[in-house]
Formats: sequence, C-alpha cells, structure tokens
Amino acid sequence: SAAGLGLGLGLGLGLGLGSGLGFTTAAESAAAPLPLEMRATVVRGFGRGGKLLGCPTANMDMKQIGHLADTIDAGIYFGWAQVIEPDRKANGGAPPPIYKAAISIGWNPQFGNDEKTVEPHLLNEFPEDFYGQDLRIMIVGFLRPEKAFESMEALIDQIQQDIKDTDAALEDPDFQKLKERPFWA
Ligand code: ADP
Ligand code: RBF
Ligand code: MG
Repeated sequence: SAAGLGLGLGLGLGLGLGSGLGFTTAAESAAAPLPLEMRATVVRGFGRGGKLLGCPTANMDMKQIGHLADTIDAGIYFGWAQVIEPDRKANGGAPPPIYKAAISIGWNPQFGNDEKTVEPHLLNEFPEDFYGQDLRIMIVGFLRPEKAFESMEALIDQIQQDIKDTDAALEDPDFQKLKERPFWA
C-alpha cells in the first residue's frame, strides 16, 4: 500500500543516514538490517511466475544463500539486481546493468510452498531466460507482507502495484547511490 511504502521510506531515510550503511526496515519487518546483499545461481521453480501471474521471477538457489535467508522476514521488498552472463568478457568486460527489482521472499502463501524462497522480478524485458546464470541482488526496502489473496486476479493486481511502488521508491537518490557499492560486478 502507499501508506506502507511511505512508512518504509520514511523510517529508512530518517534512521539510515546516521549509520552510513543501511536503512532501517519498516515496523512490520523487524529483523534484518537493510540493504542486504545476496548472490546465487538462478534455478528453476514451479514455472508459474511468468505463465500464471504474468510476472517471471528469477528463483535463487537457496542452498547457496543458506542461513542469510533466515535473517530476513518473509515479505515483498524492492531492491536492485544484476545478472552476470558467463561470457561477459566477450562484451569487452563491460559491467552488466543493474536493474530495479520487486523481490518476493517467503513461502508464497497463495500456493503454500514448503521452502522459503528468494525470487526477484527484474524491471526489464529480457530476450531470453537466464537460468543457470549468477544473480546478485541487494534488498533495499520493505513493501508489504506476503499473503494469500481471494483470487489469482487479486494477486496479479497487487503484483502490478508492487512493481509500480518499486519503480518509484528506487528513484530516491539515496537508493540510487547503492548502485555504486563494491558488491556489484
Ligand atoms: P520459475 O518458476 O522456473 O522461476 P518463472 O515463470 O518465474 O519460472 O520464470 C522465471 C525465469 O524467467 C527466470 O529464471 C529468468 O530466466 C526468466 N526471466 C525473464 N524475464 C525475467 C524478468 N524480468 N525477471 C525475472 N526473471 C525473468
Ligand atoms: N506470492 C504469494 O503467495 N503472495 C504474495 O503476496 C505474493 N506477492 C508477490 C509480489 C511480487 C512483486 C512478486 C514478484 C511475487 C509475489 N508472490 C507472492 C510470489 C509468487 O507467488 C511467485 O513468484 C510465483 O508463484 C512463482 O514462483
Ligand atoms: Mg520464478
């Protein structure tokens, strides 16, 4: 919701500056200090993101993420993401672009998964899938808790709103600066 986004940004900007590092999460998402960085290979999920919801998500290999996934509450977040193509030296080594991403973390209560997953949807059109490639993400701010909706259409509408909120939130100059961190390829 707009109110949740406002609260998250307000707290983040208000409390984040002093530390020089992170942004404090909104009240609903207690634990992890943000931003939180993760890297893992893109693996196959159940294949419903793109086909069923019109929103493909790059599922990250949870074996590689390990305990880091336990340090962040389930929920929908906004952040940055970078796909590292294996043959990037063929590009003259130019650094891969860093895209905005709406990131789903948790058990997808609409579907009742039994594993906690981290799945970013990147705000970019890709000509091809990128399964097996390395993905780096930076989780920047909390949007809302994940939940089960009364219909698939209601979930799809909410996801479209999350993408708009992500797009707007990351225009903040303090969030743009995060693209300069040494974490990125
Ligand atoms: P799965 O359940 O296997 O993750 P999805 O329907 O969620 O299936 O599709 C995810 C795949 O689609 C990603 O792994 C990636 O290769 C590809 N993809 C294409 N465009 C995007 C995008 N904008 N954001 C995330 N993944 C994308
Ligand atoms: N799954 C849910 O069960 N509940 C949600 O509220 C929810 N919100 C999402 C928001 C965004 C922006 C994205 C990208 C995914 C969300 N998902 C949610 C996850 C979705 O169910 C999952 O990506 C697909 O099932 C494919 O794995
Ligand atoms: Mg997916």
